[in-house]
Amino acid sequence: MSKIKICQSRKILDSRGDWTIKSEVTLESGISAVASIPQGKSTGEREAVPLSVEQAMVNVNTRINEILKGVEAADQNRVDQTMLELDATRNKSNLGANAILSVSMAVARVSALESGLSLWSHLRNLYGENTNGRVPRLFANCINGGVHAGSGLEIQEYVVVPKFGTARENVEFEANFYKKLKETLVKTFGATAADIGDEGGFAPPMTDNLLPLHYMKQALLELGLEGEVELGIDAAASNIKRNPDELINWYRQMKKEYDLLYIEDPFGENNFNDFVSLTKEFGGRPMIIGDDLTTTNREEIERAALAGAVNGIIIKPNQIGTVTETLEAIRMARKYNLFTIVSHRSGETGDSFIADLAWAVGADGIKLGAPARGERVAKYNRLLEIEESVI
Ligand code: 2PG
Ligand code: MG
Repeated sequence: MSKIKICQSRKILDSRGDWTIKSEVTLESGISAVASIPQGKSTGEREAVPLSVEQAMVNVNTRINEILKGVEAADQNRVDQTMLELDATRNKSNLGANAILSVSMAVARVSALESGLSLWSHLRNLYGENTNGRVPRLFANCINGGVHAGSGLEIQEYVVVPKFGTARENVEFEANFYKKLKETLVKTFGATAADIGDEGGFAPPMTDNLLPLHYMKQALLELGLEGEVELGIDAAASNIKRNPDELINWYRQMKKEYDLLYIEDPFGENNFNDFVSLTKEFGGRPMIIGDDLTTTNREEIERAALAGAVNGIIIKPNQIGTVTETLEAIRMARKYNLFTIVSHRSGETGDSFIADLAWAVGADGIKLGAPARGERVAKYNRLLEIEESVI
């Protein structure tokens, strides 16, 4: 196996037209690979901190490059640990979570290439568990609100989760559903209802936060597929200015009328006790999922699991900042039998790393936005490619 020769970074545009970083790691053998970093808008307070793109690039090109030169690329643990020691902060604010993660991901990719493995096989080896046969369910955000759209909806994401057994069937369903939903919304609200938010979901003018579920159900009925699909939401409630009682009333109504599969971040990230009581009240349906609450952080996940604050968690590599710690967070979630959903960010790039990650660890789900827009479909298409390669 080969040692790292050089780490270099450049800036690229993300799906919102904001600059982000893309790093390239080259080995002494001459093989190289790249990775680029997505960016969230509804970020959790306890996430690892990204630096400005200019600063992150400088850190990759100088300090990270110097310290990783000569390190064995196949030793992901050592690569990540070396960067963590150089950073020496709790939240990666010295080197920048974006700088560190871009190199960490590129190292995983280049090691896979060098050993002749697909990225997901290599990640599965790093994860250390054989997860054969577990196909992640697809979580497709088809109506956008909150800080991702100007729709007027306070809830950030209305998500459709098909129950078919293969990625191919699920993606095919989503593509049909997306078109049917568009038709349904345009019929009711006019042509502007087809305008979209940051994750490719529609952003129809609505202020009733339950109404999107009604139209999603209607589209499902028209397709004759109501029994094949479940619905869920990401409230991203750290950004909703309402008291917990008002929110609980919405959720009780949603549970009753739409039998939701899950509710992500039903309360602000510091309302820990409200998470605990809602999880207890609902008894697993809808599942309560932590995102801003747990930020892909092993310790926060354990704390939430022990207190019964969630039934599941979201995994976003850039909330924590290295591949090694992302895998540790997944192991922790598994230890407590938490439903585990690997997720994109609202500001994405064409990088499909998370599709390989979700497949590698046999995640319960993967949240990717609408089945439209290049940065989202890159991940859907990669899942199809992986599935085809294993059948
Ligand atoms: C979320 C994400 C992704 P953002 O809240 O789950 O959907 O949004 O990337 O803006 O934090
Ligand atoms: Mg979320």
